[in-house]
Amino acid sequence: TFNGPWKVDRSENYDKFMEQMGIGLVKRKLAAHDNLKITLEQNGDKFHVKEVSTFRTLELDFTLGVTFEYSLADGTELSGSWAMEGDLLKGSFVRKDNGKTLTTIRQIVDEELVQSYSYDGVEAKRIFKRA
Ligand code: MYR
Repeated sequence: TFNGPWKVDRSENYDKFMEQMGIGLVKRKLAAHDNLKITLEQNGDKFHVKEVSTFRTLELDFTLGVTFEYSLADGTELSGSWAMEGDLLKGSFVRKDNGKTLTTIRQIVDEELVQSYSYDGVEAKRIFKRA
């Protein structure tokens, strides 16, 4: 289950990923230490998400398969949805400013929540431990 609070433990290739996303050096340096915490609550095909970081606190709801809007901490607007495929949560989001797609997968691996990201040929991971 994805339910519960998760705290980021480490990241892989996240700086390169953010660079590909067009995020400047200063913001990337800050984002490397964002202390991201996400709390996921799933009820059937509905999710409630609480996100807390050094940048902001926000809560949102989404339903699997239903498109919603999401803004990154730097204001970049995305539109897309999550779907469950087996034990994987797969997200596909489109940037409103340039039409490019960002895909992301959440999966539980050895009691950690592994979130992978892919954008414009660059992949990254952020790995969370139960908080
Ligand atoms: C959620 O389920 O947490 C809300 C929707 C998340 C949408 C996809 C998030 C992509 C985040 C990319 C972060 C890297 C920014 C350069």
